[in-house]
Amino acid sequence: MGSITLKFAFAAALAACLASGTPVASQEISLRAVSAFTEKTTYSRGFELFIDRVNAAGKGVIQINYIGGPKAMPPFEVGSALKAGVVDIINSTGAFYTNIMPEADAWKMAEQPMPELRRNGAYDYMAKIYAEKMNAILLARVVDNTPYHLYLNRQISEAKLSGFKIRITPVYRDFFQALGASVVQIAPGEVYTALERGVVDGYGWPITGIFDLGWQEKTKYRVDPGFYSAELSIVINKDVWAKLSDAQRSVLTKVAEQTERDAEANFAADIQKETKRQEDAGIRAITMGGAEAVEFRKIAYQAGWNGIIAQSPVHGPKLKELFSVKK
Ligand code: 173
Repeated sequence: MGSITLKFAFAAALAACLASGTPVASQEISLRAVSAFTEKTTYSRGFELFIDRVNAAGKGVIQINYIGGPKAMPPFEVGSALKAGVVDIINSTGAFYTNIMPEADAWKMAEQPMPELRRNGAYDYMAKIYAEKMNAILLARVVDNTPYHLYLNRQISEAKLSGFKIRITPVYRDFFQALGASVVQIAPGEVYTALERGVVDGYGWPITGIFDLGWQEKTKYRVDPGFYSAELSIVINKDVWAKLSDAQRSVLTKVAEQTERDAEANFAADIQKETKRQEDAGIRAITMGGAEAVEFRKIAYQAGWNGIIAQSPVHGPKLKELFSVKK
């Protein structure tokens, strides 16, 4: 009788642990993951590699259950789902969750690579904001050193966009508006249709990835130079992190470090390949001359920082100091 009661008590305790998500020492945990970008496309690839590596290294310890991309969850809702604990770990760009953390969009302004930002205190400064506003921890930046560009379907002879309607996300809003454009926010999944119907005259996007959703068919020009640096990061819910054992954390941390390093190593070849591929697809470069190019980038950075500081008057100026190269 006594032994039955004991067994029951143990089973009840175990069931309670499972229900609350408290890890039992030897128990494998499974994290629910979503990406803000379409599965198996350029900006999900780093995350998918991370997941494969965690699932290989974490057998019996920690696994990631990849629910999917925008078909599973609208991209601009991924950040709030992470904060609320609806999902445990995400792949997104900061621009997609500015509604809860406006400062996340500042990653794009960083003029130095991640290792330097981790060294100089910029990462730690952002980490506090992630904890406070997103209830989250940024594990790894998986895209860096990849400039954004303006793509157009109408020729321009100077860096002015008055009379142009351009597809944006928060990444490009302040800059394109400073050039005189009228802007409309459109999720990547709806850009093709917007171009096809002539709803927009162009769009912002990084140098890589326009082939993923077929946009080369509806794109005539790319404006050079590029500006900013595309950011994609793997972010984990802080309550989930707090419940992980040291062994589980160690799998995530090691794979995150490796994935961030790999992203640093591979970007240059990818950029070269995709630039050539755009040329082969008939996309013509509108290349600004020396002084004009300098002015174009100056407007980009001024408008970008003004936007960040307007959204976050306390953290914005500090981030500008930490992210900019001292001149
Ligand atoms: O243009 C976008 O949708 C966007 O903001 C972005 C950010 C990072 C990578 C790719 C696109």
